[in-house]
Amino acid sequence: MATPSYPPPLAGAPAQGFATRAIHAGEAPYFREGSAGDVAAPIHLATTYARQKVAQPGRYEYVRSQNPTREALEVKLASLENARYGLAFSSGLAAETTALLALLKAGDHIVAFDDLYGGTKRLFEHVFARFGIETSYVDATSAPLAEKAVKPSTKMLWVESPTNPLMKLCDIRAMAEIARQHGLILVVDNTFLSPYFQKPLDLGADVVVHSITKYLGGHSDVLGGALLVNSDALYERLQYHQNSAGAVLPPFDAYLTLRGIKTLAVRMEQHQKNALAVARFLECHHRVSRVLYPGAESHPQHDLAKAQASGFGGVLAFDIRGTAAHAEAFLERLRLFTLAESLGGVESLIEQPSQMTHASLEKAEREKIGISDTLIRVSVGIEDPADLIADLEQALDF
Ligand code: P1T
Repeated sequence: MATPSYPPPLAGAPAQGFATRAIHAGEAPYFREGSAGDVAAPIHLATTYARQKVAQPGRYEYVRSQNPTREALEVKLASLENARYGLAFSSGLAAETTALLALLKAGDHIVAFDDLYGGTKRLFEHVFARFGIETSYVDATSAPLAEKAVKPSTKMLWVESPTNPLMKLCDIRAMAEIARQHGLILVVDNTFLSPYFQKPLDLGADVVVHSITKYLGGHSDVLGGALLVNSDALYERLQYHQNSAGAVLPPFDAYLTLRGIKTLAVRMEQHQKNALAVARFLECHHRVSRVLYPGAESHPQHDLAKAQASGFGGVLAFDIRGTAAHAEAFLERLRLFTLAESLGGVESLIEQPSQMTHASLEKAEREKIGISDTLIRVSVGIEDPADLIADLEQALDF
């Protein structure tokens, strides 16, 4: 079943802007028969739907297969990513595992960016490797290097851009061309920029992955994931997996995400403003040896960032000049930044990838790609930037 696009566009009207779609897509009050006219899509909690005739199911049958609240979100997400279809799952990793990687079989091969969320790498290495699915990691900042790793058994190219946590970019258009030439599925995890700043499907990607848990939810109170695609065939397979494996986003979480997305445009603008202010402060601080933020002119791929995205997001990383003990002491002295995993919420979060989000990687593997014990990752929230900088300043005074 194709994802319906509500509200239907007016004939001949120009495409609506992002902020308008973030608020209205999927939630037009009278798009469904019998609607009370709810301005916000209601939470439908029923697990099953009645039919009047045995052989004639209604539009909805059973919650795992379809749910009106989840469907409203799937429509909204598809609209924002300029996708034809959206699917929502119980976590980002659930979307990856139960639908996307389930496209592969024993003997298949993935070429992946060497810098990825630690949980995704753990999934490749410690779960799917046992099923005979092999992954090669490449520094995909170079598209030719990525192409060199393609083998006859390769089925997928898998990238994040920017990467977690080193903020590396890949040229999504170039990767899409490689995927096209070799008949591969290009997967782009767009969690860090959100569709507000980057639309990988428009750049040629086949599948967009999201951890809804981050900017889409936006308030650190929802765990969810999503896949967005344009191809009918791919959608049919992924939707079949979504229903067969059952890791769907529950209705309450779908509702919270719908609510969160309504402010995505304004949140992302403020995240970016604050991140730029924090990056500029850190770049000038003697206790900081390098800052990794695609929005800073010092970022080696700043031009690529401008060429393929309309903004740079709210996450950055930096290295403390000193020892791992200095990095830990700094983190523990902070008062406003919360020392926690995750990102993309309105509140600023900070963490040490080597002991937190990327602790599941071997130390040698972390060191090979540049995740040192002094690397700090920051998800800059939307508090007053002066308060954020004051907190960093006092904690860096060691
Ligand atoms: O946590 P979950 O919703 O399952 O999403 C996994 C995931 C996928 N992709 C990216 C780029 C991610 O950053 C994540 C989750 N990341 C964190 C929890 C983190 O702190 O980096």
